[in-house]
Amino acid sequence: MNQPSPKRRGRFITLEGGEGAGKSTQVEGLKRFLEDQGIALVTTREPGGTPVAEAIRGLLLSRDHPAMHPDTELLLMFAARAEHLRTLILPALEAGRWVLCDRFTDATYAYQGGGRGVDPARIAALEVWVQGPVRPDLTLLLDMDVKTGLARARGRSEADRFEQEAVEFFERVREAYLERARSEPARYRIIDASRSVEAVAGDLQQAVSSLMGTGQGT
Ligand code: Z5A
Repeated sequence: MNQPSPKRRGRFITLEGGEGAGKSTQVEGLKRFLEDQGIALVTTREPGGTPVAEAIRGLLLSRDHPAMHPDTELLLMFAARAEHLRTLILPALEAGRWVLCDRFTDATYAYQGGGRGVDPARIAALEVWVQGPVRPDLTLLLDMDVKTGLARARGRSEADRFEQEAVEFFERVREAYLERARSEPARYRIIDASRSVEAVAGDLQQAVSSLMGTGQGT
């Protein structure tokens, strides 16, 4: 059985949150902070991160396919993830590098589960199939009011297929994220993303510092 290897030496950190919460804005600063501590780091994103997964991302975000079936969307997310995990994330972790990923499987539970109403048990089955035992060591959830986040995101660029959804969709996404964070408090840090870029960055640095000097992941 071709399951991902659990022999990891680096740490796996994921950034999550709703539209406009500031994940992309924070990635570079957090990367610099970790590198200043002597940590070799790879930054990446989902869906995407490798040529094949970025091609799948193009399909998923394109407004040319507004009526994609939720099952198709779910399977494409995990197809991109399988490629990303095997060809980028796991090789980096096994080589001792840390990986900072803008969105991962928690986004699937939030968007496809909470947003689209896909049964979380189906997502969990794919999670086990694609990831085996691999889970993030730390998930940083940038949480903020949905309308304010959408206003930020929409002020920045043209809306993609997801960003065209109604406010209620993103309210469900937010609630699903918060529910997951409450159910796994040891892995999650919830960060108030409505504050200044600097205040959010300070909390992120504090959260990742808790991983330094700790043992190996699974
Ligand atoms: N998706 C899914 O459905 N299922 C999955 O499993 C996965 C993903 C993995 C990826 O789109 C889409 O895929 C995503 C979920 C879905 N849905 N959408 N849309 P993406 O990667 O292109 O977009 P995103 O992840 O949603 O990111 P975003 O909208 O770009 O938000 P962000 O990265 O969190 O925000 P940002 O770009 O850093 O900031 C947005 C604007 O706010 C920008 O102008 C900043 O300058 C400003 N900003 C940032 N921070 C602040 C603060 N603190 N104060 C004031 N202004 C700020």
